[in-house]
Amino acid sequence: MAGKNSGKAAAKQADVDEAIPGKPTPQAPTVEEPTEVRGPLPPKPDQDAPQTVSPTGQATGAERAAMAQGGSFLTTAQGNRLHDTNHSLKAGPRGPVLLQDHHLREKITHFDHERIPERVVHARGAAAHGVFRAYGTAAKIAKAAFLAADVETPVFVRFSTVLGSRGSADTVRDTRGFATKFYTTEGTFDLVGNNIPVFFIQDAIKFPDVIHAGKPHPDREIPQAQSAHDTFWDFVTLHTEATHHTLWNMSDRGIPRSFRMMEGFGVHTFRLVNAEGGTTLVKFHWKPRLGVHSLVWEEAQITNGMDPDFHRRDLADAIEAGAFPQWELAVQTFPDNPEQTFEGIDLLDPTNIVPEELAPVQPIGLLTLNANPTNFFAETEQVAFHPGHLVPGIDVTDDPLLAGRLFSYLDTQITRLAGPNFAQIPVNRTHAPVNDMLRDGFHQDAVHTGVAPYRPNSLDGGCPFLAGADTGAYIEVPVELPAAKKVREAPASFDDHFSQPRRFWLSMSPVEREHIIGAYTFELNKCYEQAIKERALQVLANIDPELCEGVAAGLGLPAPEADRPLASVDPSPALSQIGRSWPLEGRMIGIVADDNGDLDAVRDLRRRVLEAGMVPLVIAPAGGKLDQNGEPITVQRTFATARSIEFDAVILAGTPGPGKDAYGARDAKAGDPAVAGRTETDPRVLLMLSEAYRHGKPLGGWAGAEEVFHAAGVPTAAPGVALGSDGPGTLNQVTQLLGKHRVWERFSAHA
Ligand code: HDD
Repeated sequence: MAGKNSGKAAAKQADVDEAIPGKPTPQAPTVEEPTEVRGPLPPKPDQDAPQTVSPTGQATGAERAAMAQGGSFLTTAQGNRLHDTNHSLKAGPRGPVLLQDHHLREKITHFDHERIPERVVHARGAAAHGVFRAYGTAAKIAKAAFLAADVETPVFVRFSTVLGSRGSADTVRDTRGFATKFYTTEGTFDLVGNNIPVFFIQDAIKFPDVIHAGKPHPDREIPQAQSAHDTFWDFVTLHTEATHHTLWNMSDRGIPRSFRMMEGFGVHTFRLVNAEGGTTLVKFHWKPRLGVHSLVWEEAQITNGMDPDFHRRDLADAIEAGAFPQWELAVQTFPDNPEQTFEGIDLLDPTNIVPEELAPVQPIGLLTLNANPTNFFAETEQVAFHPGHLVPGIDVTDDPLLAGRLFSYLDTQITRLAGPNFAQIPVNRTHAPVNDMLRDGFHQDAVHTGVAPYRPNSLDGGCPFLAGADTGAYIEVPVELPAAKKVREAPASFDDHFSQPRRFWLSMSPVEREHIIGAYTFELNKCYEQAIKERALQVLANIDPELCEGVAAGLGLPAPEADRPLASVDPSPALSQIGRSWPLEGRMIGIVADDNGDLDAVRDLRRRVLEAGMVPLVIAPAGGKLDQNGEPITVQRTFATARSIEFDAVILAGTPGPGKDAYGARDAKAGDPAVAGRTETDPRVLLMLSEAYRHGKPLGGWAGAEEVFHAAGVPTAAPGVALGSDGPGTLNQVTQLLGKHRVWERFSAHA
C-alpha cells in the first residue's frame, strides 16, 4: 500500500480501477453521489446482546441470556478448546508451575486488567434501555427527526450519584445524574442532565474545585459519598453561587425514593432550530409519571447499610416486573432574544431556574424504560455520554458551564475507555450510518477501506462528500455576537446568588422546610471548623431568617442577621413535592404474617396488592412457606432480613387472635435461645413498625393488630394508622394514604 501513491504505482492502479466495473476512476470529476456510507458497526458475534428476559413474559433469547457465554465448550480467547481450567500446568502434582502454561497466563493476565478507571464523577450508577416516542409537539420549534410525531427512538438511560465511588451506597444525600442517549436516525443525541435543575458553579473552570471539595478528604479518603464534611461546606460557603444547588441538595430532592420517582433537567438553556431556521431557547425537563418522591433522612441512612443497592435494585426489579418507569420529556420555551433573558432571569446562568408558573412545562414525548442491561460492564459502565452529541435542530448556548462540559466529556473517555475509539463500543455505537475520516488508535475495531481519509481527495473519487442543510448536515446556528473584549469576568447578572434560593425556600411546605433545616443541621454538625459553620449561617440568613434560626439552634450558635436586603420573590408552588396523589405502581407493601394467624386473609391481601400493580412482600418469622391447610404462601422476608426501609407501607395481616402469641411465638417454640421464653411480638417486628411510623409510612392491620401497634409504641389514633375490620378494607385505606406518598401529618410541621 505504501507505494501505491507513487507515480508509477498510481498509473498501474488506474489500469486496475478501469477493470473493476462501477469503481470510480481517481480523476472522475463528475461523480455526483457520495460513496456508500457504511452502516453502524454490527456487534461482534460474542457481543450480540441477548434479549433481556422480557418482563412481559416473552422470554426471547432467555436461554442465551442465562449463560455467561454461548457455545458448548470452554475455549481460550483464541478459540482453542480447553480441557482443564482448574489446575495450572505443573511438573508433577506437587511440583512447580510451568511458565509454558499459556492458559494460566492468559487467564490471569486478562483478570489483572479487568478494571477500568471509574468515572471521575458520577461513578456509581445504574441504567436501562428503553424507547422514546415523540408527540410531535416540538416539531414546530425543532427540526430534529426524532421529535416528529410518533417517531420512536431507542434510548439508553443511566442514573447516578455524583460524589461516591463505584461501590458506594445509593441513598446518600447527593445530586442524581439523569443521562439519556437517544439513538436517532440522524446520529446520537445525549441529554446529560441531573435531578436538580441548577448547578453549583457558573463557570466550568471551577468544576475541578467543587469536585475536589465534595470528594473525600485527600489525606484519609473519608467520608465516602457525602457532602457532610468541612471541604464541601468550605467551598459552597465561599462560592455563594453554590447556594441554590446546595439548598436543593439539603431538601428532599437530595434523597430520592427511587430513580423512577425523580425529575430530570437539562439544566442549561439550549437553542432549538426549526426547518425554517427559526430559533427558540428552551430548558429540558423530565417529568416522572409516578410523581416526585423522596426518602426521609433517617430512612436513607439505614438503607445505606441495609441495602446499599436500593436504587439499583428498585429500577431493575420494576423493569423485570413489567412496571416500566416512564417520564415525559418537556420543554419550557423562551424567545431567543439577544440578551438571552426571560422575565429578568438570565438564561445563561446555570444557577437559575425559570419558575413553571412563568413558563409552562410543555410535554413533547414519552420515555419508557423497558429492558434491563444484559451486562453491567459492557453497557452501564462503558456508556459514554457527551453534551456535545447533538443532532440537527438542537444547538447549545453560551452558558460558560456548558462550554467546559463540551470539552470535558470527550476528553474524560480517552482515559476511562482507553483511547479515542470508544464510539465503537456496542452501547456507544450510533444507529446512523457512519462515514468518518477518523483512523487507527487503540481499540480500533473497524477495517476501513479506501486510501484517502482526507478531503478533498482525488483518489477515493472525492468521497466522502459534505452534506448541506437540505441533506441533513448539522449546521451551527450563526448567532450574532456583540463586539467584546477578551476578559476573565462574569456578567453582573451572575452576581445575584440569593433571590433564587429564597424563592425555593418560600415554595416549600412546612414539613419540607423542617426537612431542609434538619439536613443543614446534620451536615454542618459534621463539620469541625467553627468558621465554616458561621459562614454557612450567614449564607442561610441571606436566604431566610426562619431557615437560619432553625439551623443555628441545632448548631448551638447565634443566628446572624442578613447582610443584605432579602430578595422579594414569589413562591413557585410547582417546586413543592407535597399535596398531590400519584399512581402506586411498583410500591412495596410489607405484609407481616405468621403461621399462627389467618392465612386466608394473607393470601387474599397478597392478591389484592398485586392486582393494584404493587408488590406484596410477605414477612414471617422464618423463610420457606406459610402453610396451614390451603395453598402455601411463599415467605419473601424473614424477621431477620426485613427492615422497614424496604416497604412503602406495612400491614399486619391475619394477626393471631386474642390469647395467642403474635409474630414471634414460632421462634420461641423453635427453641432459639435468643428468644426462649418470649411470649410477646418479636422485637424486630416492633422496630419495623416504629421505624415505619416515624418515617411517615402508612400502617395497617385488623383484628388483634391494635395490641401489636401499642407494643411498638405506635399510637393507633395517629394519622395514617389504618385499623380496618378486615383485609380489603384495611388495604383500601392504606392505598389511599400511599397515593400521597407519606403521612405528612406525622411530621411535627404539617404539610
Ligand atoms: Fe458532568 C459525568 C451531569 C457539569 C464533567 N455529568 C456526568 C454525568 C452526568 C453529568 C449525569 C454521568 C454520565 C454517565 O452516566 O456516564 N455534569 C452534569 C450536569 C452538569 C455537569 C447536569 C451541569 C449542568 N460535568 C459538569 C462540568 C464538567 C463535567 C462543568 C467539567 C467541566 N461530567 C463531567 C465528566 C464526566 C461527567 C468528568 C465524568 C464521566 C463522564 O463525564 O463521562 O466529563
